[in-house]
Amino acid sequence: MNDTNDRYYLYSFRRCPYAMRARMALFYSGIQVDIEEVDFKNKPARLLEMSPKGTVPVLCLHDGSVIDESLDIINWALNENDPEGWLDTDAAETQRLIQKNDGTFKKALDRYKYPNRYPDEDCSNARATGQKFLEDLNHRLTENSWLMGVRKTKADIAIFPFIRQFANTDREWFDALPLKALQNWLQKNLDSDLFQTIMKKDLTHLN
Ligand SMILES: N[C@@H](CCC(=O)N[C@@H](CS)C(=O)NCC(=O)O)C(=O)O
Repeated sequence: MNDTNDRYYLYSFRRCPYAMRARMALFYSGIQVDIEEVDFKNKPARLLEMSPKGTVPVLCLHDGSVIDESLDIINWALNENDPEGWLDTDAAETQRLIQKNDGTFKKALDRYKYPNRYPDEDCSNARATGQKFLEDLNHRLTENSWLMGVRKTKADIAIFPFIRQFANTDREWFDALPLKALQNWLQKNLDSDLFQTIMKKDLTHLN
């Protein structure tokens, strides 16, 4: 692992769910990173040079290479150090669940939260589509307190920031859903030291 003079560099955005999950994995893994909060209206030239697609999170490694997909950052960090065994679970099932989150659910979330961005689409079903995924997760969480079983794993941190965003779109509606297990899981994640740490305002470094 790197020492304090040789920190990694992360381009991030505090409220981005992809950046949140990357920051959680990096913090958990004890990786020492300096963080730059990106202004989307004025993206740093170095960021665009390193990753022309211009999304965050982007992790810059010491050999000049970059990791510019949040799931790749998570996997890289957990492979460096995984003290509680977040990778020690059914990998195929984890991937299937995360794909569903990043695919159908994220698409529904965007259309539910920002229907104005999709003037040519009928977004009226977006909330109901998202709710189906919430129900799937609730079913899992009724059986066990974490998505993949009795312990927190990669799936929980990869998915939870998106459920947070969906819930916050209309908190009253979300809180009234008959999905107690999911609501408890969300609250537990929101209250965690891990999440509180990576959501600090003006965060300039981890570990
Ligand atoms: N697949 C990417 C998605 C990252 C992404 O879309 N991030 C958004 C912020 S939440 C972004 O950077 N958008 C750039 C922009 O809006 O200009 C990942 O997992 O890292």
